[in-house]
Amino acid sequence: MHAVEVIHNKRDGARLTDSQIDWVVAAYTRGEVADEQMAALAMAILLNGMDAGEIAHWTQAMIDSGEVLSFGDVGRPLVDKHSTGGVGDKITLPLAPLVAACGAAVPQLSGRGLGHTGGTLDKLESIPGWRASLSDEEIAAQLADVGAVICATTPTLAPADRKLYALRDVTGTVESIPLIASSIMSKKIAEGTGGLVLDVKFGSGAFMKTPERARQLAETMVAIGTAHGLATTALLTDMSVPLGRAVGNALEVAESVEVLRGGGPSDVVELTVALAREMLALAGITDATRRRCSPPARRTRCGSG
Ligand code: IUR
Repeated sequence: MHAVEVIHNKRDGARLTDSQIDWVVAAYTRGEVADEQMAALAMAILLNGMDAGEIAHWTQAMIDSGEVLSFGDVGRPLVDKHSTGGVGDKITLPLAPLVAACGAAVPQLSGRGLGHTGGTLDKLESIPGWRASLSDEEIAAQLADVGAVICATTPTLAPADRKLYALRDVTGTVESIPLIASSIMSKKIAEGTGGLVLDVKFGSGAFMKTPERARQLAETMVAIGTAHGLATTALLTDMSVPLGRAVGNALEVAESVEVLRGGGPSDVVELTVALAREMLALAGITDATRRRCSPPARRTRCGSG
């Protein structure tokens, strides 16, 4: 097979075959398809899209590029969340310990910033001595011990996405719904979580500028999760103004600590609690959420579960 044929196919608006997808993703991961060829294909995908079957197969090919993690029995239900990111979005930092405190285990394998958004790892690295990379054994031990871990994705987890994510960032191809959905879901499925809550942002500070585009992305990801047997729900949330008052890595860590101490800005508290409630429901831990959560304000819900 030749990369140029695959690029022509998508450039001319045709669908990619399963074998083209398997080949191009695997060959790119091995370094046999050049960055400029994958960049051209990513742009063709951004312009011409992929249908549901292509997206599902592309996601599987990205999962198959590495290994699927298994933490064994950590004694608690595993549940995770992913946000498409936005300015001031530090929600993972108060959310993971909150959900762990309610009895679930949160395997939060996180990324770096993409485009204008800061990444959870970048924020935590403002704490002197904090280490982003943990071994599989360290991750499993911490999940069993404290019920939450926030660390870098391991190098063996969807390596195709690792390369493609960096390439998209510098080739103007971040905003493609099929590429965003398959990128996020390949890592979350390979991470081995039992349930997943998606925080899909819309507005001027988000990759998805309108609620309609955000809904399309959310539905695409929920469909991928469901097809892979991963219980997945999504909230659509407003990112037309920054979340909270603090923007910048160390400042966002400090604001998250304020939230965990019972203070912090009300929008950060509300979104943290809304996502915690969804995660605990997926994990089958519902009593605590019924007692503690307040009603929704700047968000709508999408997906089933
Ligand atoms: N996070 C990811 O893991 N992938 C993406 O494409 C985006 C955010 I946007």
